[in-house]
Amino acid sequence: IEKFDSWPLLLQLSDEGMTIFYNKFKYNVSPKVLGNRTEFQRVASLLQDTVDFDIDVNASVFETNIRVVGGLLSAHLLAGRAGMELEPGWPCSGPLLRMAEDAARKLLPAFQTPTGMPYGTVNLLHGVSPTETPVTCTAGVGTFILEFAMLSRLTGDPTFENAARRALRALWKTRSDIGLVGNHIDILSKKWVAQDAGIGAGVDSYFEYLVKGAIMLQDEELLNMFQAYDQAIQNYTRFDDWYLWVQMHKGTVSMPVFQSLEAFWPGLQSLLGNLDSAVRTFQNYYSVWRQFGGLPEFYSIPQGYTVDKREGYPLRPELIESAMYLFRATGDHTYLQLGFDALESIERIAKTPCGYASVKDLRDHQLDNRMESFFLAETIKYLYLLFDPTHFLHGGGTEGDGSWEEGGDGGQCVLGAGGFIFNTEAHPLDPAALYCCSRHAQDHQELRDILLSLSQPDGRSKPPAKQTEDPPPNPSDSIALKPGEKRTPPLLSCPVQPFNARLSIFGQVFTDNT
Ligand code: DMJ
Repeated sequence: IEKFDSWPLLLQLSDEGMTIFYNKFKYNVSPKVLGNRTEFQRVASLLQDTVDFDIDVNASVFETNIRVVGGLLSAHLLAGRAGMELEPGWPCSGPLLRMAEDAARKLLPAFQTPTGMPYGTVNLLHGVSPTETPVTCTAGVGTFILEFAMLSRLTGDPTFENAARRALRALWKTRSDIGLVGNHIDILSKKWVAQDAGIGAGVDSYFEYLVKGAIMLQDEELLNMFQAYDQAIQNYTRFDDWYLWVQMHKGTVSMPVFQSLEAFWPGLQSLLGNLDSAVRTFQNYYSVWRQFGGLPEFYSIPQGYTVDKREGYPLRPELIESAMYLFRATGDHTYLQLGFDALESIERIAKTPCGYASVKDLRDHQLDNRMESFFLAETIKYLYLLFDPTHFLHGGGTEGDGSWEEGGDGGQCVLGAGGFIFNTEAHPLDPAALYCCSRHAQDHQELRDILLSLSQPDGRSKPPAKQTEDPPPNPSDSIALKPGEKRTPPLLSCPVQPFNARLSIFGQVFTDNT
């Protein structure tokens, strides 16, 4: 940061990167934060050479999924852009994909429960310990569909997606009569052990994955689940555009607090198009930020102050993440302003010679001797993307040469031409990749079925063989239109026309006999 005596707010973009002139300070933001291809390549080879998941370690199933499986999958999908040599058939094969699969397989024993809801911890070498507690948080059950579905579609092995869906369906059935879920559940007895219902710690990414799963997979079932929850959340937990914690069966307020983890919610609402509500809630949260120069872990809404022992700010990403989505949705500079405030606070409060430290107490800005990995994976990334509205990760293929790639067995799928879905650790996943591999084979099969049915005198095809373990297929998943049937428009706007949607046009032509 250099002192700069100039106009209070100015953005300057150049080949060198981006410079922000703000409040007499000059900030340089290097494109290398996300464009450092050599570092990407160095770390990718280091991982391949050194990482071994066959180790006697107890790992969190949730954290391993969002950080390790999600990170590897994302890196695998971005490997071409990062200048790595791609295996033939990419994205259906590749070293980072194999590592992601390897890591995810280590998590599968946790899902082998009578309910399908996973244990919270698994030993990577020995599976679930016989002494493992069956009590886990809601997010620990419902935060797998993005990574596991992507993995299944890329590898052709449905086990992962089936496991994630089975857990989601089991959790859905445990909701209370007023439509809410609690905070911790016994995955064997299906009893709610902690009955506080809210949108923050312990629950947050469950709701996030219903929405992002619905968008990424164009999945009506997930969207319906979220919408039903959202109705109950709005009815029972929302007060003046704050979201409180309530008893899941009665709806009575149990904790009138705002948690910093809840700040992802306006971003999620904006993905669904609920902008008015998102903007109002964001303003509430931003007022807390302005009060302290960061978001305390807990904030008492009636007292307007921090909560005892929860005064810390571990440089979490959620408010900046919401600002990024809302800036893209509205173009309102309030969100850039939050970005500047965040940049300035983090630089002034948290910078140390060896990194950026978590703030132990926002009241006196005392620091902790630690830096969370989500600061690098999420906070910095969302901050960067907030200030770079034309970045390829925002979608739209606006970057010119190299903004998209061909992939799949015969080079039939197009990647990177549209938007990305961020997993809950901010690892971007390209929805177009879903249609390159196993799905691709299925599309071919369906096309063959259509052609076969046309060649039969009664115009009907044999029903496909039923797979025993698989969940019932989503009707919107099939490309084969019945005679006279019209394809319903996508549930949520999808940035890329998927491979099967393009094929459906042919299906329509064939079934219409035109
Ligand atoms: C991240 O590890 C993930 O976003 C998780 O879902 C909850 N939030 C932390 C960062 O605050």
